[in-house]
Amino acid sequence: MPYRLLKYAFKNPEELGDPRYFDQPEKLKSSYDVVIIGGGGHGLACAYYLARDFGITNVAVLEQGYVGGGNTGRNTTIVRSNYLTPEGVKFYDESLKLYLDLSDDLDINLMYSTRGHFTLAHSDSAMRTSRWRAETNKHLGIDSEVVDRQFIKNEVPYLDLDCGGTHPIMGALYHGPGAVARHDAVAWGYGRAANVRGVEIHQKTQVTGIKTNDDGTKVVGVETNRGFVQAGKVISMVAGSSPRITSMVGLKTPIEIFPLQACVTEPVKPFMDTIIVSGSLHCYVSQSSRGEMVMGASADPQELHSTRSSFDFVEGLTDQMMDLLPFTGGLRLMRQWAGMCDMTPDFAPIMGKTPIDNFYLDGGWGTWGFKATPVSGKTMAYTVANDKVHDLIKPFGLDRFDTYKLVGEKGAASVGH
Ligand code: PYC
Repeated sequence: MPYRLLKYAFKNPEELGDPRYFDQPEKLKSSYDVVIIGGGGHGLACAYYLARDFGITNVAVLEQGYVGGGNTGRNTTIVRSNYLTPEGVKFYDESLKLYLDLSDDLDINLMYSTRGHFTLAHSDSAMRTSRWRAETNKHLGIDSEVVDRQFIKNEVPYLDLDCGGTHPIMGALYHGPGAVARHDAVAWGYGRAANVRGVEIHQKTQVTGIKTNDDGTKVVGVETNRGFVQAGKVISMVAGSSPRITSMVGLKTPIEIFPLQACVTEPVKPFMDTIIVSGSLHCYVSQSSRGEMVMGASADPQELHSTRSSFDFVEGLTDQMMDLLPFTGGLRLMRQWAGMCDMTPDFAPIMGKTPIDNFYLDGGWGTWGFKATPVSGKTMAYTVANDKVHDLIKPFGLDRFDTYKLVGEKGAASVGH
């Protein structure tokens, strides 16, 4: 074994001049101005913007596992803004713009790579939705258009446009700015940038309860597996666990949890520089900078609070994938995993203030939370700092399920659910 590896194995990394991304404080303080539940991309981004934009640094991010170990590290890293509703398009476009400068902003290489994103259409109705999306997108200044088979063939020559004769591709929605990024680095970058500004990040710290005043109208602190901490404000930013947290304050939401599975193949030579999604075949694929084919399917059909992986998923996905990209049949799968998705009835997130004072919610991220990381952090930080909902997230309030002002975004979900 090389000497360097042994040295790393037996020494504290800090002694090796290899500082950790953020401090690991031994104790929780007795009180914070803001407690963020969830140390994924959204929670850490919110902490960063609270500190950077509003000078709020007495902040603790509490993570039950390890930073980025939830959906931030479990997604297929796609960034895009070709949504269906004007509300969604504006919101995700702001996120994509923030991503473009994020490596510089956080001083970390996020391997942000603009690839071009195809949503393939295999039926008249899929073509109709593509046209609808393209028109909404263009109206709002987003680079998005319906393209024909020849265009797809030129850009993605290895795609079988006839899908083995089963579901011929009729055209696609093409979104040039569609991109991929190194997902864990987004969490590490935000974590480090928040930490250097004074934010504390506490891993292995599970929130076990939320304390309110006597009549339950106002949050005053959180119970954790490491003791109680007072909190001026508490934000739930826990993809895949929102109902567990909101039930601690008696708040009902329509969120249900469904697993979403993904996998990667062994690495192969870089050959595919686009992102390909087929809503009809329920699959999506891109090639990582390491050469692996990163692939996923639709959410599992039953509600389940688990990140177990299944053979059914692999069987269904690879079957469809071989219709699209026949050569993938010769590749070996290396890893398979799942995330838990907070699904909402209208496929839009739930963000902003709640009926309980000092308790804020950023959840309902379904299968599109990674791409929203920067804008969620930024708009939630604004909302919490000013106790005033940011304009971009006003349409995503929990009260829309009472007033029936839904933001129907299902047509822009990458795959059927
Ligand atoms: O919304 O782009 C997306 C997506 C890809 C995989 C799951 N969701």
